[in-house]
Amino acid sequence: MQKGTIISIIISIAIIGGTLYFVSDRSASTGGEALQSQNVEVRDGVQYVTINAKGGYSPRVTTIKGGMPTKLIVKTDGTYDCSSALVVRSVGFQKILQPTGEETIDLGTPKSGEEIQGVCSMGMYNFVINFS
Ligand SMILES: [Cu+2]
Repeated sequence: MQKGTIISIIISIAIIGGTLYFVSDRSASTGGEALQSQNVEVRDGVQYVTINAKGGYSPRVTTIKGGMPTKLIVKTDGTYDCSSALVVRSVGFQKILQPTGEETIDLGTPKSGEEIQGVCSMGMYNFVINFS
């Protein structure tokens, strides 16, 4: 009797947890899409792309203009996971970021059709900037 109760509690927790996971994952990805235009800012002819690093990178995909000087700002905020160990191979960037702060990385002037990828040092988290 008691065993059955415990099992059904475990099953309900698993179902609720699974549902919450999918719901939060979906809202996170739609949030990422909404952020796409918000994480790009043009100042003095330079476009700045902002990526937040904490438990991964967000937004995961950013599409911006090619043929324009571009800088990447990576923000950390109490980031103690490995997303603070950032590698942007195409510009030779590799650094352990401050747990809280901003790192500005010069991406040069990528051409249309180029793609720049950032990964954590373990290769488990990544983000992509597409130049259209
Ligand atoms: Cu990692």
